Amino acid sequence: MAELRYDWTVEEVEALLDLPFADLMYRAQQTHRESFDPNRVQVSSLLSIKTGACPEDCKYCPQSAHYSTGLERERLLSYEVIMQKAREARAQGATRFCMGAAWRNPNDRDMPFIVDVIRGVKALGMETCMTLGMLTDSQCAMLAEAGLDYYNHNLDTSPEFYNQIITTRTYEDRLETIRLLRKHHIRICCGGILGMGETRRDRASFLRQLAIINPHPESVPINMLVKVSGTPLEQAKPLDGLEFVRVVAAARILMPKSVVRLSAGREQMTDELHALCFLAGASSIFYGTKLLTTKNAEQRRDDELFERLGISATENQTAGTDEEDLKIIFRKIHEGAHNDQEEHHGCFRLE
Ligand code: SAM
Ligand code: DTB
Ligand code: SF4
Repeated sequence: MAELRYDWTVEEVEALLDLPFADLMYRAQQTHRESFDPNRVQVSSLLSIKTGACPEDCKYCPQSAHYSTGLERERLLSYEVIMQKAREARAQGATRFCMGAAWRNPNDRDMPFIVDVIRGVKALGMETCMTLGMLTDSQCAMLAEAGLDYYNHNLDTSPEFYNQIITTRTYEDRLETIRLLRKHHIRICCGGILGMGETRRDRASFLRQLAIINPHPESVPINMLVKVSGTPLEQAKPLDGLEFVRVVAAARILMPKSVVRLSAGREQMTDELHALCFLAGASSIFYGTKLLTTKNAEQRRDDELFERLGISATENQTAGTDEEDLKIIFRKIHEGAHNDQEEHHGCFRLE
């Protein structure tokens, strides 16, 4: 059984990325099959509940107010509209409903509405995920109390490359939100974007940052940059598809029990590249016509591809950190089991 490690060095991760492709894939598949059924892929659906006019300057993002991307801004959607979209996603086979807002952070006055939405979507029998930006301690407490299943908050890239992509909030700000989520026992969905002009070393450093989070994020979205006109990254050099697969495989090896999600950028990927990503250990996708604001791969195409690959969209993944594991981990952290996580902000080590 693959060992769960939280002490990876950048050099070790880079060495994984440097392996001959066949060796890397073999290792990834061995790890994948220990905890997952390779013929099942979990399906999540995305909805932007508040679109555009975001004060942050993330260079990849069509929703940033700093760039003219022609995106129409929208106010926070109504409760009824969100429930209707969730019902539609459920009817199409999604088991998790992920809701995103173009906020730097939620405003406290919006939190009671967010709580109602979480309760409403859960009552439909779906898992809930929110991505609303940075959170405070009391906001995390409200989300936990409402029963939020996952919170998506990405590191996006390596600490070294980060400042070239975002200047309006720091890497440390992101890590702090992740610590707060852990403190409140909310499962974490944390990953990033490839193809923004970063080097392989950056990709190794980014993966290492994810892999030293203890416990590992339950869910790891790997996005290929969607190049949106008007954003500073619209002309970014395309990333070799095989390099993308290498990162998926390395994520699978580094975080053996986490669900690796093949996220944005699938519309531009060939069927063969999809298949390689599934072989490398991706076991979740976003399904539906739209991501947050950009087009997703066609649903019919996904259905046909699943059929051709003998993959079934599954209700629940076989692994990930399960409820019992989480309780044990949190008890250890909070009841003062002596390990060095304690001295490092209560959940994971930072250099
Ligand atoms: N505003 C919140 C935040 O940034 O945390 C939540 C929404 S934000 C759109 C969620 C994630 O979408 C980002 O962290 C980024 O990884 C991803 N994303 C945004 N634009 C993208 C693009 N053009 N291509 C790929 N991924 C993108
Ligand atoms: C994540 O890592 N990818 C999703 C989800 N988390 C929220 C978002 C992708 C957004 C792609 C650009 C857009 O559609 O606006
Ligand atoms: Fe705003 Fe999130 Fe887009 Fe950054 S990624 S500009 S925080 S919506």
